[in-house]
Amino acid sequence: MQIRPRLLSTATALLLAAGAAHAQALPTFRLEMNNGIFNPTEIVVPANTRFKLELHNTGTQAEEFESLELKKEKVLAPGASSFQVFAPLKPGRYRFFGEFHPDTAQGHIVAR
Ligand SMILES: [Cu+2]
Repeated sequence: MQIRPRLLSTATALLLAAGAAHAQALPTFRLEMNNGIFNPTEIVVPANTRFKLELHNTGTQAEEFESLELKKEKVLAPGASSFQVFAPLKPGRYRFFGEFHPDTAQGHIVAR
């Protein structure tokens, strides 16, 4: 019975390879929020492509990532990390802000 284990391991390897390819296919970007300051303030993403935005609150104050245009919001406690997956965007410039620091926490996602 040597054939069966070999077939199984080949199938497993193919599944793992497919999973890795899928994960790599999702472009990923990072936004840091620190006591009312966003970094970067402009995130350029590919248009018409699903993408992932990692959110990292490195500050000592809570923040809420919010975009009215993109209908996203996420509260992050100090030190917390999270992410949002965005549906494909038409080319354009989309505003986001920190709802807990709306005067200083400002940024845009630019799809091109
Ligand atoms: Cu909100």
